[in-house]
This record gives sequence, structure tokens and C-alpha cells, in this order.
Amino acid sequence: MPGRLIVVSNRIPTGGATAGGLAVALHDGLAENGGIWIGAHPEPGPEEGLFEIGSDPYTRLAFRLSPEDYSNYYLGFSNSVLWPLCHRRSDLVDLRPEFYDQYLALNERLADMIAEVARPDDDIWVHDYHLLPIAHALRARGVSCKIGYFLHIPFPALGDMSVLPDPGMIAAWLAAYDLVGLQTRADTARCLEMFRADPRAEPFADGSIKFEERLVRVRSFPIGIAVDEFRQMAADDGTAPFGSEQPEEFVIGVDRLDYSKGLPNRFRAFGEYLEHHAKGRRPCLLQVAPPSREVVEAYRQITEELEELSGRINGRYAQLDWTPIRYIHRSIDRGRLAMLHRQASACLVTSLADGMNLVAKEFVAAQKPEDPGVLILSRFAGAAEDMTEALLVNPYDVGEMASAIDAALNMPLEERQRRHQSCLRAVENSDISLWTSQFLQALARCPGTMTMSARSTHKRRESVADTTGVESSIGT
Ligand code: ADQ
Repeated sequence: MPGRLIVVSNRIPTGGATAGGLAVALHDGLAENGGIWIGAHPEPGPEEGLFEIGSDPYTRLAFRLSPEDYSNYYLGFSNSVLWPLCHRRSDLVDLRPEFYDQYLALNERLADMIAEVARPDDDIWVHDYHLLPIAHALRARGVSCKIGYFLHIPFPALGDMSVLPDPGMIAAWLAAYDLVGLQTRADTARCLEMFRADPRAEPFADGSIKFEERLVRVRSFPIGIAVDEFRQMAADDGTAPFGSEQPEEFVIGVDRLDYSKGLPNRFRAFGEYLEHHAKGRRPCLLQVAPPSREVVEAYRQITEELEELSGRINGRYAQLDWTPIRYIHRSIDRGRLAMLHRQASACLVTSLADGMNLVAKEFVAAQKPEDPGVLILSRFAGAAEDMTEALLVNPYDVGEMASAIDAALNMPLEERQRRHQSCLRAVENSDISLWTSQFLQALARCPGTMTMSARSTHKRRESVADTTGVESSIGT
């Protein structure tokens, strides 16, 4: 009997259905070989250790976070240290010893739980920055399965890592995996730069790294969406998503309310557009931004800033029958969101840093090919690496973004079609089902926990001075 796939993530879906990004992404891989998904239950509760919350079509095992875990591991080290660090906001890093201690303690406790469940022929796939040390902790417990890791957010710059309590641990933690997956080629280059700078690491030209007695492979796997599913949700079934309040034309923005998404600059750019470019035209900016991590101070601040900015811009430009910025501070049903994308003339993605940005891909998938809207996309979103025919903008340059809004709203049909076709190809090439299978196939091809002497044929070819060739040469 083949081994099972064990997925480990910070959160586990608790509903019966598998709707939504990662759940959909991993569903097939999990269902195929009788998989297990392990993650933290969103609610507090009395259980110690793993407990089953569902077994169809795969087993879901949850664990509880204690109040200390929630404050210090989740809000603390994960979201007040690693998140800002990886999103180039070292100024927001909040370093407290209890954050790091609890991060290590939670990962050790979770490793105990996984070690009880895992069998040698299983493959384990760990997700995201909350769980960087899991493979290292599992190896210390004698777990020899293949373990893959995927980082959903940007890989930090080498220099920025010095703010961490023990920066050298990132390389040691990652080296305990067999495969490290990152969103983009630029992330891969930064990760390899970290290994090259580490005297314990010996990088090979194919993107694998010998680190003490282990071999780890690093490559990019740009994440995508379930293209057909989103396209079908967007299809016009006669529903009017705005009800009777349909604006004449609108630009859409959809984001978790996070400082990495560049929302204040987006609002300012829309204000600049109205001031200098609109010339009597009355488009609306529809911004859907549900709250996120509101107890963290930096998130409270940005919430206030956006309320103040939208109030100021609306106060200046609104008319009796026109509200320039419609700012919706809550979640919207995905079906309705898809229809809104389809009706929008343009989409604004203005991230200051972003692992990929799935909203950009959802907007492109939702368009009518014969009359598509225009994607305005930050150069700093991972999605920009392959969606080069979007209107790429510098999100720090408000004037450039205002001009891009103007260009998008005036773009000739032929140009819109050409740009959309190119972006759509990129979206289809990274469909989520391909993403899952490509990662799992690459993990399957990893040699596993052989000793280094058994790999003596794997000669060091040359130091990886040029990382541009790394991505394509691995995993073949
Ligand atoms: P996020 O930072 O959450 O994800 P993103 O990639 O845009 O960012 O994904 C957000 C998802 O939530 C999208 O599917 C979007 O439609 C949905 N969503 C956002 N706002 C919503 C709303 N108001 N109502 C309903 N749905 C909403 C992290 C990383 C990203 C990376 C993804 C996946 O930060 O860079 O692309 O993981 O790896």
C-alpha cells in the first residue's frame, strides 16, 4: 500500500465542504491516497493532542492552541515578527522573548503529535511561516519520511534576517526538509543566497544544498487558482451583485486588510486619478477588505488610516448620486465576488510585498475574453513575475498608479484583449491542480533520507554564482 500524504498547516478547514483556496488545492492530493490534514482548530477547547474533526474524504486531525499559543506563537512570533520581516517591514517587527519561546514550544509539541501519526512511507507537506521548524523537530524524533515545505509569503532578504533572535536557524530548519517550495524565482534566489552565505551549507548547481548530513532541494512553484471553478462562478446568470446601486463603471480591489497590500497608496492613487485625470467621468473604486489580525497594533492603525482616507476622498468628490470610494470592511461571498470581478473595468493590486496574490489571478479568470477588464498589478506581487502583460506599477508611486487607472479605463479593446490573453495563459499555466501535483511529484523525486556517503556521486559542480538557471534545472 502506498504511503499517505500528511498535510500540516497552521489552520485546518473545520467546515464539511472544501470550498476555498488551499483546501481545494490539496483536496485531490489528499483524497487520492487516503490523506491526513493536521492543523490548529480555530476555537479554544479542552482536548490535548490531536482529535479527529472529519474523515471524509480524508482524515482531518485538529489540535487546540492555548491562549499563550495564540498570543505568542500566532499573533506574536508568526504575525508580529515573521510576517513583517518577510514583507520588508522590519520596522514593524516586535521582538519579545516569550514570542520566540512559544513559537519553538508549539512547533515542538506539534512535532510530538505528528511523530505519533506518521509512518516511514508517508510524505509530509508542511505549509507556511508558522511552522518553519517542524521538519527539524521531526528529524530529532527520528522521523525519516520525505518532508516538503511551501512558503506562501515572500522569502526574506538575507540582510533583513539579522533582526531575528537566532538568524542561522532559518537555514538549519529549512535544511531538514527534502524539498523547499517558494512562490517565485526571485524567492528561490534569495533562499539560495542565504544558503550560500552559510558556512554549514554546500550548494550544488542544480539548486540542491548539502547541509551537514542532509540534502535539500529548493525551487519555485508559483501557486494558482482553480481556474474553471472561478470562471464558472463569475459567469453572468442575471444576478445584479450591486442590487439597484450599480455604478456606471468601477475599479475593484479585494484584499485582507493588511499593511502589505498597499491600500492607503491605492486610495491616494484613486484620489489623484479623480483630481487630475477623471475630467467629468465618474468611476467608483469598490474596495472589499475584510478585517484581519485586528488585535495587532499595526493592523488597527491601517484600519483607521483607510477610514480616514476614504472619508476624506469621498468628502471632496462625492455627489448626491455618486460615492467615489465604496469601502466594504467585511467578507463577501466568493460567488458574488467573482461576478463583481467580471463586471469591473479594472482591478487594482497594489501590494508592497506579496508572495503571489491570488486576487490578481481570480480577476483575470473572471473576465469576458471578448471584452475584458484590465489588471493593474504591483511589481512587488509574486504574480507579476509571470503576468508581465498586466499594467505593472510601482505601488510607492501614487502618480504612476493614477496614470495607470486612467490608461486602464481608456484602453482600446484590442489592447485589452491582447493583454488579457497573455495574463490568462499565465493563470492557466499555474492552475492549482497543476501546482499540487507538481509539488508532490517533485517531492516524490527527492532521494529521501540517504546518508551523504550514499550520495557521493552527487558531485559538487560549481558554486551557484548565477541563480537564474536554478529553477529550470531542478526537478527534471
Ligand atoms: P493572502 O495574503 O490572504 O494569501 P491572496 O493571495 O490575495 O492573499 O489570497 C486571498 C484569498 O482570499 C483570495 O482567494 C481572495 O479572493 C480571498 N478574499 C480576499 N478578500 C476577500 C473578501 N473580502 N471576501 C471573500 N474572499 C476574499 C497568502 C499570501 C499570498 C499568496 C496566498 C496563497 O499572502 O501572497 O498568494 O497566501 O499562497
